Amino acid sequence: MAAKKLFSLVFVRRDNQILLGKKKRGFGQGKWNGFGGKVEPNETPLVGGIRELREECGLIGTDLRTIGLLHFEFEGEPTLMEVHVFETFTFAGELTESDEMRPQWYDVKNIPYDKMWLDDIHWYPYMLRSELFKGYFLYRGTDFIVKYKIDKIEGNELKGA
Ligand code: 8OG
Repeated sequence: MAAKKLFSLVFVRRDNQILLGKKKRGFGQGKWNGFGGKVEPNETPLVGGIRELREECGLIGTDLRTIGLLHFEFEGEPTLMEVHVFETFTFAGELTESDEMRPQWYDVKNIPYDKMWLDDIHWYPYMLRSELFKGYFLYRGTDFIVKYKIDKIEGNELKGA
């Protein structure tokens, strides 16, 4: 079985806006995304998500809830990436740019899909309709999706995720 790597991905929301960050370095450089990263061995995805959010943009998410689960595979690579997606409508702290991310509020009607991961346009609509979702994407390189599947799910299917 492929080795699985855990990641968290956090979206901060307010009114009709969503907070995105432009990744300044590393995997996904130049792309707009939520905040997150690898879950450390001693962490749950939730704890990792809260930590990464604070490290990357200074905000403390105070009500994170799981809204989705994404699996990514890259052809020729043995690792399956498992990304736990969270949102919070409440937060504390001051928004600040970090070495990793340049944060910016976007209107949900004005999301820069052309400057994001190719898969995002497929599952953001679920998030923006407040539907829970589960997705699988097989990539060839980083600019081509070979196949994908995305489903709306019930809350109990995310229990323990
Ligand atoms: O530690 P690092 O910054 O490399 O973690 C990668 C972050 O990017 C992590 O929050 C998970 C997230 N991520 C992927 N792939 C994709 C993707 O295809 N779309 C989106 N929106 N986020 C992704 O690793």
